[in-house]
Amino acid sequence: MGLFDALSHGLERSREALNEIFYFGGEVDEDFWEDLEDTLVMGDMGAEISMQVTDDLRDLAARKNLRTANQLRRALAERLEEYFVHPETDFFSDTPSCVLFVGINGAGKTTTVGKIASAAHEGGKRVVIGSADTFRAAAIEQLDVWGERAGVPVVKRDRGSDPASVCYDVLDEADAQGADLVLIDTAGRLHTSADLMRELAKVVNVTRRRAEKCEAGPMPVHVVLVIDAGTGQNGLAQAEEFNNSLGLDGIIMTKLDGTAKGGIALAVAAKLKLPILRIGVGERIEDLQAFDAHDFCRALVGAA
Ligand SMILES: Nc1nc2c(ncn2[C@@H]2O[C@H](COP(=O)(O)OP(=O)(O)OP(=O)(O)O)[C@@H](O)[C@H]2O)c(=O)[nH]1
Ligand SMILES: [Mg+2]
Repeated sequence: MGLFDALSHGLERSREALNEIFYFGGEVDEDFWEDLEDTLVMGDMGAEISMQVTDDLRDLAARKNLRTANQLRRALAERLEEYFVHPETDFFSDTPSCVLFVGINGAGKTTTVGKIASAAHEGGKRVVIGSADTFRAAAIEQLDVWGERAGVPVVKRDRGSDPASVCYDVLDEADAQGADLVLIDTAGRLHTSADLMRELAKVVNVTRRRAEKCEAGPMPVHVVLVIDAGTGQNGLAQAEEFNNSLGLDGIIMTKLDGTAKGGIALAVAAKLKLPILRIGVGERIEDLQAFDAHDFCRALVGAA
């Protein structure tokens, strides 16, 4: 299966909603534009973007005399693509690099760490996973399982340890092993919890300080927010809070296989001007894809 097909499969449910309105058989009338705007809003693009996109597309359709479903789909995909930010580098492949995974409970952080570790390991990188979720029961064991699947060592301390100290140890170990890529899993937390966000800011600071002193030279540290696409518009509030507290470097959207709301990816990318680094399209180790805004938008609207 090619990337576009795989992505299309993942975004099936998002596209179905748009499919309905594109079966208009002939006239592009007022109802069509209203339905389009509603569908974009329902798909979690947010009211502002949905209105902007619909207005722009309507102008374009008039100017260029776009009439067929295919023409409109393609134009819609192109318009949506403009909202995405392209990453300057891919810090999972441009190593050395240390990446902290943050997000609310159950977003898919641990699973994503496992998937990325596996892909990087297969790609010949020397990877170390760090387990800074010392809070949730069985979190360390869960990460151990992913480490084993990926064939990557996991650095951990006892449950209840201070997560910032664990990160320090993880970097010590990564440094000793000459790791290229360090992936650190953190405990899920609500973006509305000031104490837990402060704790996380400390985790990031300590990691940064230790990473600067690596034997082979300073290792850049990046903070990535993992968002479950199914959380809908709340994903936007999460992204804003995490970004304010930590200064995010990118986003990973998970569970795009199980939601009709792929539009949240666009809403977050547009609002925070942050790149989407990977997307999760299933629970298996291979269900992670590079994000390609062009393919994503075409798959989202079903453009050929
Ligand atoms: N369908 C689907 N399920 C996913 C995806 N990513 C993660 N999951 C599932 O989501 C659930 C939570 O994933 P975790 O990786 O444990 O999430 P987490 O953010 O580490 O959770 P906490 O550590 O409790 O905050 C698991 O059942 C995963 O299998 C995805 O892309 N698609
Ligand atoms: Mg976890």
